[in-house]
Amino acid sequence: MAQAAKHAAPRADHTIDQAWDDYTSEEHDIWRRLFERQSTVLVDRAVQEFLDGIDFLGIAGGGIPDFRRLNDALMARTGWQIVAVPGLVPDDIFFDHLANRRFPATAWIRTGEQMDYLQEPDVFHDVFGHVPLLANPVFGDYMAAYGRGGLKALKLGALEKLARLYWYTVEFGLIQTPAGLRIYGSGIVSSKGESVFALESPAPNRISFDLLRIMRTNYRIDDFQESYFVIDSFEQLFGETLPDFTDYYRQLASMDDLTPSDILAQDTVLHRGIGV
Ligand code: HBI
Ligand code: FE
Repeated sequence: MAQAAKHAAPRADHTIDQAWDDYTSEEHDIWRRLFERQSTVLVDRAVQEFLDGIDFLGIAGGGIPDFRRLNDALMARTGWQIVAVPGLVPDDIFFDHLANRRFPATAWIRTGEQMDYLQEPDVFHDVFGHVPLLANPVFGDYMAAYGRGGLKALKLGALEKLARLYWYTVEFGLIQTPAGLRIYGSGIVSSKGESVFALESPAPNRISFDLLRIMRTNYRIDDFQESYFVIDSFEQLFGETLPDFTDYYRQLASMDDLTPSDILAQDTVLHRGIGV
């Protein structure tokens, strides 16, 4: 049966019931295998706040979590909740959910043949990758601010610029910590290969966070990143979303886009990659 078809038809806001009781033991076993593998590779690689979120929410290797149980803890902590969706939802729906502290998580899980990579997010990418940091108050505020910003960007026709900010932070961001460089991006923490590559490979660039610079920079969705951007703290990231972006979009309109591998003279380059 097609993965998405197994769940009920979506409502107007594209949410569906997770239908947790309908998951098969094979599907729970896929989660178990993915969870065990990532738990090993993320030791000394994932940022501590991510690991704290995993522990606080009780996301474990027992099988695909029941969103209702996660939501009890998550709502109490940061006001966020997970809503089940069949997959990628339209941008306006996506941003409206985020602005209201609802994270749209795909309900289906990948097959055994897709263990290392899949194009669309599944429940492991969304729940293991994105949800733990929603238990962190500052990151939770950033994600809600991103949702509000997305609704404004849509109205200004600036969505492509803002999507790059999401991509190079929420999905593929790195963070400096006293213990060293760590991962917080969901696309990295949910990927075995990229969890190692992002921190340890000489291939990609690692550049200090610069908001306008990031919003100029294209990205690839089908391979490891050629550049990673590094923040100093979640407070820094949240602070960057406080200004109104309208003037940023006006400045960007007269700036050329950058390729994923470009390095600018004004960049603070932490590592100059040898090429992906
Ligand atoms: N829908 N379910 C889901 N998950 C996403 O991460 C997502 C989406 N729709 C749009 C989207 N992401 C991005 O294109 C926006 O952040 C721009
Ligand atoms: Fe994602």
